[in-house]
Amino acid sequence: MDSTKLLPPVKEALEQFPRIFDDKTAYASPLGAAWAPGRVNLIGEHTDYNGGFVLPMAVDRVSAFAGRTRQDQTVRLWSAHFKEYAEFSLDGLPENFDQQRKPLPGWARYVLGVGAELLRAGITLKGFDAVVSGDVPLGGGMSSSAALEIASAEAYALFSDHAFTIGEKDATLTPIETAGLCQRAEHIASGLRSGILDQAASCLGQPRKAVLLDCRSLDYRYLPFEYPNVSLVVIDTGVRRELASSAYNERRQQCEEATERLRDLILQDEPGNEQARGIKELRDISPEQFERYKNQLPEVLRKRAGYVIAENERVLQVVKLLEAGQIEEVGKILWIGHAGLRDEYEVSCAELDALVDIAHDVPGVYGARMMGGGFGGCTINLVRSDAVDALRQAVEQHYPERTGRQASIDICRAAAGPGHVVTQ
Ligand code: GAF
Repeated sequence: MDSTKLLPPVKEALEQFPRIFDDKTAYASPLGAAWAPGRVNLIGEHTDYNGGFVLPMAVDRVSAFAGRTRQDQTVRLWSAHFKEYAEFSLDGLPENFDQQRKPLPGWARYVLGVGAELLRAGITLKGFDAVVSGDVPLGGGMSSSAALEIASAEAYALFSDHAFTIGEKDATLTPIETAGLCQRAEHIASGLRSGILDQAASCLGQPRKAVLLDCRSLDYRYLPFEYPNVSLVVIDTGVRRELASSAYNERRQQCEEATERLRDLILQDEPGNEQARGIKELRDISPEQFERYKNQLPEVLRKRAGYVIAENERVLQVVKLLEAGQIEEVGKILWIGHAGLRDEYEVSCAELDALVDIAHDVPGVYGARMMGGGFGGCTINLVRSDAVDALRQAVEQHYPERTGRQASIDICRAAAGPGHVVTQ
């Protein structure tokens, strides 16, 4: 194996493992590593749990495990980032999940959650020891938790001596099944009622491609994303909000309520309308139906539903533009998406708005918007490559004066999904 080709977090975890664990346990198994990427989402925010469309790309930032299979059912983990140790047992899972979850640090709960869901699916697992490393900004809107979950699934597969496999052909779990399983793990590990966007984006990643996913049917197709003169710039506000997960669950609940009310309003008017009878999610309500009935909704629900229905249309618009190679036009839709997230969905914050405003004034920035759940994290910027330095300078100059904080800027590339390697 040529170790220079390994991603930095994979290398780091492989290097650290012998120092952290090898002197403590005798293993009869080879050293291996498993990893999975974070993601950016070009457009389609908060549409996933409304049965809608999303257009993400996995990126070249990963969460990684390196370690060895154990002879028993214990999982022992060392986080290179938190410099923290965690241990749990696969015995008794998923039944004793809650009991085992409580004493664990947040990051290890995701690994436990994935183990619990794999066992619930009837898959046999083995214990392992591993170092966990990564370079997806934590809690930064680039799906660090989904990267950790998918990397966990890959790690369980690797360290269970391939008692189960993840892949397209003849595998135990397809990538999209793995995404669904890890989404359930996220729900039980963190209480966030997330959609499938993050896990699917990580599982389905391909270099130089975005993936259009229908979050209801789970059908997907790839769109080339190869623009040599355009950079995908991610700018991290540095803001993390504790309450983001309850606000997220509240949005989800508001969407469910708006759906029911709109369906009832349509059916009151048109009792024989079969399409309306089948309305289950905001995805099922057309922009025309919404226009007709929106004024009968309470203001908050009108704003939430209005945003989601329009955002879903924006995804389809961006797909058409990408197919026509009109990347500058895509940028214009990102600005509009941000305004909706800020004013209607109300999941932005002063720092995200500041970054989008600053980007707006830089010639060569085609578009920018907040990304992910919101209330902090990062923005995605579609930038003509020769304008990246000007954007960096503008952020360095204006962001601290507007917010009292420093932002960090990163250029990302659409990259491959999960992987693993056995070294010795
Ligand atoms: C978070 C969630 F985990 C996703 O499922 C998605 O809803 C996203 O917020 C908003 O688009 O990342």
